Amino acid sequence: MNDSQITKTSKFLSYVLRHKPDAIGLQLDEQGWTLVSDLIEKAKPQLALNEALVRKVVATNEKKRFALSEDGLRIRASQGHSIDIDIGLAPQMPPDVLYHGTATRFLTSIREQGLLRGCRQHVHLSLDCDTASIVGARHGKPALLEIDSKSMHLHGLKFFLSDNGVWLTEHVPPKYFILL
Ligand code: HQG
Repeated sequence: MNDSQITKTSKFLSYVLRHKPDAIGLQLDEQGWTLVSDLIEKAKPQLALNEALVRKVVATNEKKRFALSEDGLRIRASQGHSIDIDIGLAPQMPPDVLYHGTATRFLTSIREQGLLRGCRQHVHLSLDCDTASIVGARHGKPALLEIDSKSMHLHGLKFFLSDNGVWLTEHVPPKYFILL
């Protein structure tokens, strides 16, 4: 089991568990879970998986993107879905400030519309600037937005914390950007 095999498996799992289970005829339940055995079987025509490899990817993934059920039989992505599943997170009080990393070319539109969730279920926010900057750099020249999550919370906008530490909310209206 080498690094490239692990990276390839992680990308494949992100694709089928967050976006396109249909691509391999996989069914996810309402909370995004599926049997590891089913996943391995359905993936066969595209990718040779085995239980040890799947468990290694779950355990070593640097962002803890995937989770196993307590009995170890089922797997799901912890966040990032575009398909309509209910991950079952309870709303939580956010820290006073959260960060969002984006690319400079999106700023004009973001100033007008706020942060939109696009095809994902939520806008993704980070607890620290470094993480947010890395997320932004995926899209181009990074720009960092500071968000007044305290006021959003006071005004009744909901926040969720994913199992892997990503703060999620539905929309960040422009008035909550600090110094943009
Ligand atoms: C931008 C990774 C124009 C938004 C990361 C972002 C994250 C707007 C892009 C997770 C906009 C969407 C998500 C507006 C938002 N006008 N652009 N009004 N509102 N945008 O990939 O947050 O590696 O869907 O700023 O770590 O970059 O996949 O979202 O640049 O947690 O596990 O539209 O993906 O995690 O891009 O990244 P994305 P994101 P994983």
